[in-house]
Amino acid sequence: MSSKDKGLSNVDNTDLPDGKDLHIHIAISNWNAEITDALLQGSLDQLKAAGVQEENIEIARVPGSFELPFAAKTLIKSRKTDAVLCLGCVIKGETQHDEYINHAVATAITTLSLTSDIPVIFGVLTVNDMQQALDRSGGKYGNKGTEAAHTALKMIQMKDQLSTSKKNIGF
Ligand code: DLZ
Repeated sequence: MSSKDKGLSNVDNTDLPDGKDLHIHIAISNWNAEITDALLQGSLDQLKAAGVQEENIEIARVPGSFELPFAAKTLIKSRKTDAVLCLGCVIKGETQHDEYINHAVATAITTLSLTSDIPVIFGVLTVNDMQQALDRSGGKYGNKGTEAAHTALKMIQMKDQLSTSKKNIGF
């Protein structure tokens, strides 16, 4: 199945949590800024559609995707946050550099999310060329920044529902 079929960009927004009191942080890579800025716009549109207040969204810019986990960790340590989105775009080059970055970032983000109890979302495009990046940042396969924000909201909702149901059954 192609990413076109699996894309979340057109999902129903009616089942999202009310974002009014949520604090969302976004770490964004300046590398391939044309693409990451489009991902950022998709994320902001989705967060605003869910009612997240502009003053409760903070953006931290880093040089490249490799630096995203450090920014996310710093945000979690220094801010009140409900979720951190990590937005980047790694394009395959002549060497294996992209693979090292992608694996390192994916692993670090997973570890950070599990150890901090805060959803940290992998919004990094890992593409073969610029066209694939354009297709996924507002092009024919949607906007993965929108999907990252949607995923953050769903994870906040899931965490909230589980902690509520735990209280209800008396643990
Ligand atoms: C060095 C590098 C390369 C070659 N390509 C990308 C890329 O496609 N996307 C990206 O986000 N960052 C790239 N970088 C920069 C690294 O992520 C990192 O900033 C540097 O290796 C310094 O740690």
